[in-house]
Amino acid sequence: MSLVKWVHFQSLGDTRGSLVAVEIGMDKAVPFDIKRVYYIYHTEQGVSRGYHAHKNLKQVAICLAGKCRMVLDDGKKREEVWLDSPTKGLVIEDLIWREMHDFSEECVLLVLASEHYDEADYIRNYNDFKSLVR
Ligand code: T46
Repeated sequence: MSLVKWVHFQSLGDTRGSLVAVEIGMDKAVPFDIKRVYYIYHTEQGVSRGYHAHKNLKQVAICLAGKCRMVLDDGKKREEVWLDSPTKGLVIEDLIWREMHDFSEECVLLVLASEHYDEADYIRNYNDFKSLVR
C-alpha cells in the first residue's frame, strides 16, 4: 500500500482569484481534529528539513505557494512526492519518517497537526525509528 495519501480541497475561485476553506468539524477531508497549525517559509536554498518521525501525530501538509519535495519512509519503503498545490494536502501518519527537500524560494508549507507541540513525541534518530517500527 502506498504511503502517499492526499486530501483534496475545493478551490472556491471566482474572477477575483482563489480561496480554499478548511473548516474544522465540517471539512471531512482532514481526518483528525486540528489542534495546531504551523507554516514553514523562507527556507534557505539547498537546505533540507525534517529527518524525524513522530510517535503520535497525524498531519496534513499543504504547499500554499511554491513547491517542495517530501520523502516518506515507513522503515520498509521510501516514497516521494512534490507538494506544489494549495488544493492538495498530504496526509502524514504517525511513525512515518519524513524529509523535506528542494524548497523553492517562495515556498510556504502549511501544516495542520492533530496534537500540540511536544518535543518528546519526536524520533530524531533514524536507527531508533527503524528499531521502533521493526
Ligand atoms: C514535521 C515537519 C513536516 C515549535 O516550537 N513548535 C512547533 O509546533 C513546531 C512544528 C516546531 N517548533 C520548534 C522546534 C524547533 O526548535 O521550531 C523549531 C523547528 O522545528 P523542526 O526542526 O522540528 O522543523 P522541521 O521543519 O524539521 O519539522 C517540522 C515539524 O517540526 C515536524 O513535526 O513533521 O515540519
